[in-house]
Amino acid sequence: MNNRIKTSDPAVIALCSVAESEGIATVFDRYQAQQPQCGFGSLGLCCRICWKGPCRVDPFGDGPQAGICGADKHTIVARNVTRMMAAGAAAHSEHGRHIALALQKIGKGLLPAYRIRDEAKLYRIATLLNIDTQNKEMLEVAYDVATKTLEDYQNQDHHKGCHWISATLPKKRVELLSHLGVLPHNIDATVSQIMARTHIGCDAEPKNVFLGGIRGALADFNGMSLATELSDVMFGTPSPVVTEANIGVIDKNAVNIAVNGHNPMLSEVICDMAREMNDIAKGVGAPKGINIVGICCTGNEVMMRHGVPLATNYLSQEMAILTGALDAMVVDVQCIMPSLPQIGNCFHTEVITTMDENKMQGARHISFHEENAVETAREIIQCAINAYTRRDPKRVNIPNIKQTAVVGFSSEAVMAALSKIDADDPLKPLVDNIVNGNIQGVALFAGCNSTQTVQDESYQVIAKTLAANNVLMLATGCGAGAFAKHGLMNQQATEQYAGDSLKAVLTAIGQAAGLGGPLPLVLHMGSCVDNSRAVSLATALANRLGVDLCDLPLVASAPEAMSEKAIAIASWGVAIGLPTHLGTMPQVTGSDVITDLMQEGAKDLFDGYFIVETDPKIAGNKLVDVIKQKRQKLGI
Ligand code: NFS
Ligand code: SF4
Repeated sequence: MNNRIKTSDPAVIALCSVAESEGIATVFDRYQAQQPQCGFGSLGLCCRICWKGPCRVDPFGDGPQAGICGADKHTIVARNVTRMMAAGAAAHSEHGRHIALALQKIGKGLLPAYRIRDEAKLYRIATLLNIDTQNKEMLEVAYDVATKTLEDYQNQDHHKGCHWISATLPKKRVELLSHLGVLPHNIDATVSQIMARTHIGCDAEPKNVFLGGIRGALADFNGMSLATELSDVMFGTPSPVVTEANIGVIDKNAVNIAVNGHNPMLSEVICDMAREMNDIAKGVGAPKGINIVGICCTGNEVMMRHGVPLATNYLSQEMAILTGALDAMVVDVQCIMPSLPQIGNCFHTEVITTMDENKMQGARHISFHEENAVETAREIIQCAINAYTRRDPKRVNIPNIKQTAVVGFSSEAVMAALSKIDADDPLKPLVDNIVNGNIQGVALFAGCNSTQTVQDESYQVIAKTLAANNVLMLATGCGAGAFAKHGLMNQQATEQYAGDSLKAVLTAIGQAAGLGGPLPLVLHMGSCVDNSRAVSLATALANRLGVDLCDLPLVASAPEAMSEKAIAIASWGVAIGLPTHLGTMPQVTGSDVITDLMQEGAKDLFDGYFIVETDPKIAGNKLVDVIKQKRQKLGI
């Protein structure tokens, strides 16, 4: 392997040679060009909050120990990381707002392209949010659910927490968070307060700043919970489906359209329209019609709900274009590389932006609004079909690399599988197997890909360690993408890597659920906003046992955390009581006050804490140890 190319994905390695021979720079080349990266920035010690700056604090104690305004290293680090949490919260919550506003319009009958696909879930949510459903039409209930949800963006009463947090976390946890003063009362106000308090000359007490950030992180959790749940109402709650992952899902005999980004509002309609327009694609000579493939979290959304194959995850999104067989890449929001249009221009690929607030230089922009979703989706697909006619077959190079993936494990799907074993008390089999030790604990993998590590490698190393130690694993986001691409989300992986007792449990549940074999080694719970699915499962477990989340043998791991969203997720993970592993160095190590706060300090406050460990072998063992300690404390 060319060791400039930091990946463990064979498809990426193959396509990087194409990039090299074509003289195209990829993320791996740009990473090299950035070396060595700035030491001050890496430690979080660089401040650009005002125009007297940039200021930086000397970590060795020789140079300046404060910025021009007097902010010291702890204040600078705290402000930087807290602003990242706010940005993450903003990103997830904008996504959530988009979904909630759409549901509100559906309730008024204003969006003909959409409907309620999970009515039962709509009513469950209405009950959860204390909405009276008596004598109401379904659409009216949808409107009320959306309206009450939107209060979480509007409420000005500090004494009332956001509805979704209160409805989805164990009572004990909500009380603790409220007692600590970190419960958000309003998502928008929380984000905006963080921006205000970190302005020059405001909050300079590092712990206070950081706890403000934790409130932002919990606003992030609130935003993603509502985004996930309301998406299920509109698009259906995922259930197990067999599909494939990695670049080999691009088909040279089809018009290939990749959907990349996060928000399912457009990709859902593209999936619908692709079926209708299949014959048009065949008419221009694509024997297999239209092939939709996913990238990043939009990819996860349509994979979970429709079994759309996943082409790749974040770090290798450029590779899809380098196959020479991608006719269009349609993007919405978040984690989309600005390099895509340039690479698209080296081929025939149309890179299409769709959100007015997320454009890219050199891309075609087709503005998407729910009101004319069908027309827009048709226009986009037609654009891809036209591009197909310009494809140069001599430049097509699709590595035949893909793996089977069984995905679609929403918490409802997990409960449904469990109820096949005990219909009256579906959680009982899970509880019993945790108590008797067949399942030692549960680990949630979340987060991104980062050039700071070897792409996808730590996920695999840690998962294999946990599997051998009989830990049940869940995954979301690009972590889930990594497992799917590397064949750890299928039944063979369970056979190969699961410890004996875990294997027996996964087999019993899988058989009972009609999968004809074990559950996959790692359960795909969805996109990054779907991390809330794992929390609802954990909350059900905690409530059933009458304990708090921090008492469960439950850990989280983000081996390649990179985005501000991931920082927010990891931080609420800690705030709800989870030992949370980070496999990349967070940009906070310039301040011992903040690093201590993230570890020991957080443990005292929340019983959750960060575990920073960049070596995946050691990280896997540490997580196993944490699970053992939790079990001991529970007396099991
Ligand atoms: Ni999550 Fe999904 Fe991926 Fe990271 Fe980006 S796509 S929302 S942020 S990189 S996992
Ligand atoms: Fe420098 Fe203070 Fe301005 Fe930051 S806020 S750039 S530390 S003067």
